[in-house]
Amino acid sequence: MLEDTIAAISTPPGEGGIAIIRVSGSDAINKVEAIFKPRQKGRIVSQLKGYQMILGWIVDDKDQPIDECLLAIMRKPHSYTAEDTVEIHCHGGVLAARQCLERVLTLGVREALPGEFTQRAYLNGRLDASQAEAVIEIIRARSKKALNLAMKQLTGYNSQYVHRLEDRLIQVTALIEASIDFPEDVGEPDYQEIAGLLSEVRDELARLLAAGKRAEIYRSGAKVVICGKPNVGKSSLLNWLSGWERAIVTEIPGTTRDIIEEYVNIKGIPVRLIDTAGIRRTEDRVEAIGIKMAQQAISEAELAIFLLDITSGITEEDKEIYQSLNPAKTIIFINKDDLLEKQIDTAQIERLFPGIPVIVGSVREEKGLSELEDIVEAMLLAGQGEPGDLEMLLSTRQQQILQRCMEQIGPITEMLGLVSLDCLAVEINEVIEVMGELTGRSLKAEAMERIFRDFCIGK
Ligand SMILES: Nc1nc2c(ncn2[C@@H]2O[C@H](COP(=O)(O)OP(=O)(O)OP(=O)(O)O)[C@@H](O)[C@H]2O)c(=O)[nH]1
Ligand SMILES: [Mg+2]
Repeated sequence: MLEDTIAAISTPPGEGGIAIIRVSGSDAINKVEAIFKPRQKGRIVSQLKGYQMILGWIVDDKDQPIDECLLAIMRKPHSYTAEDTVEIHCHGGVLAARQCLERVLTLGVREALPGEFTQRAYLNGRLDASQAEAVIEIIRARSKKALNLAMKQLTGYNSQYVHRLEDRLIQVTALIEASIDFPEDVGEPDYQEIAGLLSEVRDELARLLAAGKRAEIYRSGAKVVICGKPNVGKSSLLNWLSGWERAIVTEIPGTTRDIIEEYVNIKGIPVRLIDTAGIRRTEDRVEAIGIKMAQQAISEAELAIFLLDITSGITEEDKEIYQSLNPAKTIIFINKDDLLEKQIDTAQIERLFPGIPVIVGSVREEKGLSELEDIVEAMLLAGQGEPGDLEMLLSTRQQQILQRCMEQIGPITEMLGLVSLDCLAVEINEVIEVMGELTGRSLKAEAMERIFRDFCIGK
């Protein structure tokens, strides 16, 4: 399977400056050479060194140019896949790239499956499983923080960590095996030392899992809803947070009738921000549907920013809306503090909505908004476990592996001294085996396929 040469367009479809077709495999350079006419006479593609580029045309079977292209030559193992690779840089746009790819495919080159280039990098030993997963995290990162964490994973951070844990377990098996092999000289293994090592591994696993849980939010983001009665400034807040006039703002209550969504970045957390129709009793059918959708959005969100209008006081409508909120997931923003008429004081809030963080501010004058962002960040992170020093991104797959290791180690500690040494060694080896799935050392083919299934074509 690894013998064949594969190709795919690696850039996204649509208009752009350039599009890149990646061709990888033992025949990549020869195959592309056969359909390429160098601009400079006498230059031969297959004689180029790695990391050299050459300008010319991809030509059809009648030697007519399909597109003017630049070829980048990479020689194994110094390429993404660790195989011979040619990248054809052609003009952006759908047709040029597609036609060049089709021309390459006439040479008996196979179109690559999603993620197949990365899969080859893995199979050729250039990336381990955790690093391969980091590639997709980098592509999907929606905030700087998520990107940083994914980059860290790509450099092998997660794997190194797990290798250190594996080393400790191997140390345990060595102690046990010494007693099995040389019972007269060694005697019983030092169970206290073994218990110590096992509990260290368990603590580290717990630490890794907690870090993974904390990092989760930077990867998957959160849904935050802005709610409140009509005219309190919900759409104004959405516009401020998204940095452009996303939603219509007017002084007419009931301006927003639909759900308005915008992706924003709050302190490095990718947030799907939802502006809703102001909730009130209404006879208007369209508005009523909007209000129903608002209530639905509130129930689905990780966090609600509940807006009040300082000039209107706390009304029955406000109290009703509060009933539909989860107090543990709510922040109150008392808006329009720039106006002189103030009908809400914080004591009243504390009495009616106890224990909820409150900010008094003004969207118009940009007051209290950075404080609001701080609290949004703090509350979203609070749902992600205790703060800690370790920062690590873990895929769901990696989390499950570490969890399984944790669950297996507990009972082993209980068994020490009670079961035969052979049995103990088997149990420990099983944990090492499970741990190896994280880096791919002991990953089954089917589980490996699953990692790459999520990738896009051309990666
Ligand atoms: N003085 C003052 N006016 C504000 C402030 N924020 C919003 N407004 C005004 O309040 C009015 C309503 O603002 P919107 O953002 O449309 O309010 P909304 O909550 O989305 O209203 P609906 O869509 O009708 O539910 C507009 O005239 C805004 O300019 C503020 O901080 N101070
Ligand atoms: Mg609105």
